[in-house]
Amino acid sequence: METKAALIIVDVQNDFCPGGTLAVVDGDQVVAPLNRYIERFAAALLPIFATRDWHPEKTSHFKAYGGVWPVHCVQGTFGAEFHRALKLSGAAATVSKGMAADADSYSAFDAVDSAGVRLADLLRATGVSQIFVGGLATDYCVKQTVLDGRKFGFDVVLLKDAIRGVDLAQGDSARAVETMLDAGARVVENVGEFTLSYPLG
Ligand code: VGL
Ligand code: ZN
Repeated sequence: METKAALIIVDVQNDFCPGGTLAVVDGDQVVAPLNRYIERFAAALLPIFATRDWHPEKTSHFKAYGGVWPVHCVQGTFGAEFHRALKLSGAAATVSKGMAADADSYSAFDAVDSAGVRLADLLRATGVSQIFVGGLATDYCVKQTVLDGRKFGFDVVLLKDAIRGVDLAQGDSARAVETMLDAGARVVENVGEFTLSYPLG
């Protein structure tokens, strides 16, 4: 079957960037490379999805309610908005996750569009078989998205220059990359080596 690619941009939101409530070191550094990937996918008329962490005020995901995280990406707040330099324009569809009061929902495959359609169904509906994944954070949402992508049978390419991690424990992000590779994901090291014929095989 023909390979059709889609770009999945994970959680490039203010709260995960410097100044945010769950800031990832250099989290905003993913924006420039992602904009270049967006340009390529848009030019090739390939689908682009941007996920957002979209939490209610009260959720067991947050420390105050039994979770591990500070309050972040609460629906409708500045922290939940996409980084303003990310050039999503009209090309990208937004999918949201993390709305449940009792689940973490790290994976983009937990996300739904405004009509409630899940990402896997959106991808299948357009014949996508290969996903390119970048964004935040390497050791949580990016990792879970890549692993679920493999589980759902997609060919997965990790955009190595367009990810940054939380690293609650030192080395978490490096270990996450190893885990993704072990699951059969492939890697594009940087936008310079990237063409949309990559690797398509
Ligand atoms: C994330 C921690 C908590 C992520 C979301 O987007 O990787 N990490 N919520
Ligand atoms: Zn979250």
